[in-house]
Amino acid sequence: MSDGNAAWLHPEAFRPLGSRRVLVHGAGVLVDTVFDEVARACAAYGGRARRSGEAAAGPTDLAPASASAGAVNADTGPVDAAPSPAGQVDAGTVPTDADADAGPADAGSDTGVDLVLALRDAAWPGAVDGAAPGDEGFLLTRRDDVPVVLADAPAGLLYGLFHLVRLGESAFDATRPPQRHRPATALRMLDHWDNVDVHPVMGQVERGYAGGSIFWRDGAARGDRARLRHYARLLAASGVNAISVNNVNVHATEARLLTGRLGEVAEIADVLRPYGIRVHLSVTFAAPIVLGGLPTADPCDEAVRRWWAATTRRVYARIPDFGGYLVKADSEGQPGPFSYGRSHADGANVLADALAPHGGLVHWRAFVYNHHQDWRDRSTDRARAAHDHFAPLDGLFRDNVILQVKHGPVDFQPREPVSPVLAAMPATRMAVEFQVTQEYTGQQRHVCYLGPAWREVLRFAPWGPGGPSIADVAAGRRGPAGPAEDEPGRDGPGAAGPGAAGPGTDGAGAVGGGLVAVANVGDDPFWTGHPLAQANLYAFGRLAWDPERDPLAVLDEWIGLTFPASATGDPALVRETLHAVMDDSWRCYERYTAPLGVGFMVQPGDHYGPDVDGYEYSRWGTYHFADRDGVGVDRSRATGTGFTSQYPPPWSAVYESAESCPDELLLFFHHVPYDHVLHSGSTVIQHIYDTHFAGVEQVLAMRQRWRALDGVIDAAVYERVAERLDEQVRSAIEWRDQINTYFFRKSGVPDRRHRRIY
Ligand code: GCV
Repeated sequence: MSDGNAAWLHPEAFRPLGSRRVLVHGAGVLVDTVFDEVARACAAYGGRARRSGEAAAGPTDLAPASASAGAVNADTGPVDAAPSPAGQVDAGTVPTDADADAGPADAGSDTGVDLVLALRDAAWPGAVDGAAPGDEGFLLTRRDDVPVVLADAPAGLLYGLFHLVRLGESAFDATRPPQRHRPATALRMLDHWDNVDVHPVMGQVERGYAGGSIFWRDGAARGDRARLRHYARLLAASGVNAISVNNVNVHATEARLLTGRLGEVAEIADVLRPYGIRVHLSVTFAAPIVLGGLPTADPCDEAVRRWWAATTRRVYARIPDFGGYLVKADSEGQPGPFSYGRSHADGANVLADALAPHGGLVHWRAFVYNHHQDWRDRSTDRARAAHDHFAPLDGLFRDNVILQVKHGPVDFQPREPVSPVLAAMPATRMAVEFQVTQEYTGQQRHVCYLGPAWREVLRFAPWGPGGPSIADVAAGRRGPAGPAEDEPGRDGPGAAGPGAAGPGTDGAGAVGGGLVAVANVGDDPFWTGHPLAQANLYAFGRLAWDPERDPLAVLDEWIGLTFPASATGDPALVRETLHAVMDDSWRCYERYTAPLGVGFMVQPGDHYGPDVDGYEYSRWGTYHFADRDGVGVDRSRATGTGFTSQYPPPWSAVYESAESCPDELLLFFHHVPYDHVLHSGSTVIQHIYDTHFAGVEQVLAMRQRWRALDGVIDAAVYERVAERLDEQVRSAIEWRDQINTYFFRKSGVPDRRHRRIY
């Protein structure tokens, strides 16, 4: 496997398209990419790819238009959820009244074509009922029974192409109604925590579980253009359109990517550009000192401002479509504006001003907390920190600053409440940050499909049921206090239907911050170490495009593309087995690890495997406070750290009381006795025992299920997963026994079911 596993672009997934006569109409780099993809598929499967303007198939060769629009219906897909109120299926998907009378037709005749991908212009006008597809959207409609993808901009055509690949044969179904697709948010970004030099502690990729970096090796750019191109294809096919290429912890060598080593970044940008992916760079806030030789990095210092402006001009001279800067400041030892008595708005704005003339963005991370806490001090609460630092700054950031907020208030634990910062800054562009790399969710040794976890975050309604969701916040539709920026025709805040594309999508004023995730790929042949972890990367892109989509439908899509029916021995068995193993794997992981949202019972440093007290007496601010009587962190207003007051109603009240707090978050918000009765009817201690026994049973069953695929799928994939499942079983047993034993010894309460606890 020289260029890596094909992942969700298995060649067979291109068969339906590649066996047809396809016309591509339009010009530009991304249209060239579309044509190239089509041509390769046609070469492989016997079809014919033509470009309009070529003698054999220009629009002028086709007969005059005559067609009628199809009925408006939702395409529900194999395991899709019920259609949204608007009857749409794909967040950016709306049935349209596309006017099929326009454009050349007779495409289905012997001399014509079976499929058209066209940029809308005079030749292919394709009027739409009041709704343009936008910069990245597309219409899928028909002309004389021939499927036609129409886009306003080349990126839309590219996404339309990959949509056809996903649909397979069903794209050619004559009864398919016309639909408009466009992303819910304009920014769908992956952050690589890749180092250029191998870091003595964190290695080539910080929190990377898939081998080395695909960009860098031992201090140098790898220059593996073929692999990067393949990666770009995969990302574009999932909907990702931006990437940062180095770790947010910016060390000495990596700092120089901004100046002396900019050429290496430009080379990466050159490979990703044809797939519509813009390159961003993590920069150190101390760059004016470490690169510019200035005595200070004070954001209010004139020389510092000039340095950022001049440096940024040079970046754009080399990479005209450069995305912008990503900054981790005053966080875990990284330099920041606090050193100069300045605010984070001051810090972000100096970079924003430098980028603004070029259309660049600052992604400024809100992950700011005291990592030198005294465990004896119960008044300091790491969960509070981001809100305490950033909420007062709402309205002070420039328009091209995006505040990038981890989805939970602490640190990517398997279960956390949604960060209250996301609901606290209506006048700031907010991005939600997820972690695709499985730092705290099994490190790509455990199967843990994260789609359902992200979906819970995206659907969370911080102002209460029926109000705007976190997906709305990311798309720029803010809370009750903020300006309503809904798309015309939408039913107002909270009606987050698939048609609710963010205003930024249309270039009508960029307001949303979008979705960002820490990447999970490396130079591993399967990209992600655990082959099934590919599904997390795919799901991130697809949910960023359409946060309303059912994550199990996304998983089903991934299965179909990665294990196409024509490439497996028993497609039904493959699909069934993968669902059985993956659908509930996140909740399964939650069951056998830290209970009830308490988090951080992991081994210090590498964060793999159990160590209940590993962080209990450390400086990191991640405690559980277990004693003989109870466990959990009192974050209430009444008696605890007051964190609950950072939420708007109703959640401030719901979380404040142990009685109303959801079970799965109880120990995040409350310190309760072991005999506290949960809503489930179980006591806390019995819940701990039961879930840990159940979690291991489930992993054993997963391993058993997987064995059914021996000889049915690619042997290398089968073996890799089988080997990882053995480790998952071992590790889950370790978790079960350590957690159960710890709490049995602390509490002295026996298991009601008399199972073995040590
Ligand atoms: C890149 C966690 C991880 C760190 C990471 C940090 C962050 O603390 O353990 O490795 O640093 O998050 O998000 O900046």
